[in-house]
Amino acid sequence: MSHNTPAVLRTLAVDLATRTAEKINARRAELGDLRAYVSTKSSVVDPVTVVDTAAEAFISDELERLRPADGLVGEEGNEGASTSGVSWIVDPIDGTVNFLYGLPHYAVSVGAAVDGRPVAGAVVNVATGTIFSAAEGEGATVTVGEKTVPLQASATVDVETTLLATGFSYSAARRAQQVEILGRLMSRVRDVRRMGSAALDLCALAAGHVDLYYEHGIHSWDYAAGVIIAREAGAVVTHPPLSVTGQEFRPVVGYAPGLGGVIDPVLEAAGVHQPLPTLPH
Ligand code: LIP
Repeated sequence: MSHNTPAVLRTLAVDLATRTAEKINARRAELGDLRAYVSTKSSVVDPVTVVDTAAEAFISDELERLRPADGLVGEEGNEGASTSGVSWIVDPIDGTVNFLYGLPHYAVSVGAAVDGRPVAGAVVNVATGTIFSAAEGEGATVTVGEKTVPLQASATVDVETTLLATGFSYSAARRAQQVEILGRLMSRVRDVRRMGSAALDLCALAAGHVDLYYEHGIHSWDYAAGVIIAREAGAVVTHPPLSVTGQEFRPVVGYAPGLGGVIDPVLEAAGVHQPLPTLPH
């Protein structure tokens, strides 16, 4: 059997994400207050902790051991070219601000792409142990404890009853633009949830816990696993090519299948479907 089937890649994604989540929990217990172990990246509100970097190094080492011909794109800088056609797109802790503040909503996201297309992935909520996963053509599931059930996007068909999830940039100027877009939507939809993890937002879409998710400016590692999970749960999902950086501020958009035809004109009018406008110099 090929070692590059979506089912094989899904199994490894679940294994890696689960073991990494266990290590993150153990390390966090050792460190206690994380504020002594944090630095910043793109802005003063874009944190990275020693736990993020150690978690990604673990995943990188395991992939080198198990899948040396595969590529890697990691949020914290681990990368490698693929000679197998398979690449792993990894966020060791998605929802880093939640992790730093102790809000129990952050995840290990491990996506697998073949020739640039997400085909399998796993997202593990580190705080709860909940495992979301999918493989192309196999559907999506969620595992809580010993129980695994299929994921199915919601049956919502009306814009006015749509619960949307979104997120905001680490750049203050970009957040101002994003708030304008959200402001145009708030009088049209049911309500908004901002939960702090793109990967878990896409899993919430897959589980029917929200009806729509969009966000501008997230990176491939934030969404590569979540998009295949949401898609395999029946959601309609679009995203930039995985090679496009979040710095182009293009949108990831996903919604319940029954919203097709009614939600797109609303999103288009609000500016969701376009990249955020270029900032004035
Ligand atoms: C986060 C995303 C979230 C977004 C945050 C941040 P991180 O990723 O998951 O959706 O709104 O600004 O980009 O930085 O926690 O890996």
